[in-house]
Amino acid sequence: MLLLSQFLKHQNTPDDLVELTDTLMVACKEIAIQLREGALAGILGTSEEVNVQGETQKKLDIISNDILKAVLLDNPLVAGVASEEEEEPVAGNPNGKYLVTFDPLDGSSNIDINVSVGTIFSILECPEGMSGGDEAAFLQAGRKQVASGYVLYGTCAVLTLTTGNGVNMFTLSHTGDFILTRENVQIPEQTQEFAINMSNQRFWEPAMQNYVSDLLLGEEGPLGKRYNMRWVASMVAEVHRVLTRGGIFMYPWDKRAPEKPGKLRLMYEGNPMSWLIEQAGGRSTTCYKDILDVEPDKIHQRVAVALGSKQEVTTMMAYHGEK
Ligand code: AHM
Ligand code: MG
Repeated sequence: MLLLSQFLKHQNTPDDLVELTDTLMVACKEIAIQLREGALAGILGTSEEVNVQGETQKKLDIISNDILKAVLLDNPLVAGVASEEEEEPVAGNPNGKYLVTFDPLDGSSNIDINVSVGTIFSILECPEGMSGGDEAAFLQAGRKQVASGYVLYGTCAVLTLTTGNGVNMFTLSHTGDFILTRENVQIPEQTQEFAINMSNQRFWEPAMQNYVSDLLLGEEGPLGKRYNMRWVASMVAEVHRVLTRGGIFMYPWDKRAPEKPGKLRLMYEGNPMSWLIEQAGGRSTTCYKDILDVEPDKIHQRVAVALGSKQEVTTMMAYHGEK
């Protein structure tokens, strides 16, 4: 039985990164406890607040954000944090080595119906001479991440983590420890399962419309096989499914908001999930280029996302003109 920190040390992860991961998990355990209490703690439902993304915040969005911020900023390794729920980055220790970005509670529209949600995080090094309170310090492409992952609060709480040495999963035990339960996760290259919000179909680009139409044609269409569909509306749950049994998950650009590249956010969702997917042998793209190669110009930047089983993502990209 290997604990998270033991496993990371065994992988020769730098000591300070092991410590920071442990700190992150202190916050995630607290979030898991709050979620478990649900209505008993009076924390379900919507707050009066609207976040920087223009979305009404759930009470648990705010609680989770506050927990992560407080716990992380208490660790001197942290130079600054940036959150989907905060307008601007928050500075930590001026001599801290790391920056942490997070979506404190992804899929939070699911809270009130008791369906899975999760915390997504990404760790970067703070560039020399920059403050963790400056947006510019965070504007690094996804390939620069030193760790990324999520905690899925489902029937059990599972941490899925990469530090660039593959993807591993750890289950939260009743003793409060994250214990290694799946090592070196690999996504099957082929799939017959797709996930997309079909209600947006009429707003997509023609290339995406054509691809999904062909998925729906099943064995009678050019793709020659019958597909099944899933949509949890919780990216953490969708990515966890893809990492567990393969599949393709897509949240493409659509013309409801043509000025935005997509709905999901590059720094809090796109980059951390893309690194996990690539590390597990899958592929993650904007439909035109690898998400990890996108150079961010804003901390709250959005991105189109299509990720999962390598062959299926490659097929989807061919519809978008990839040779
Ligand atoms: P959130 O970060 O505000 O929760 O939004 C992100 C979520 C993803 O988890 C999920 O894939 C998507 O939004 C669902 O969107 P929709 O409700 O448009 O299907
Ligand atoms: Mg989110």
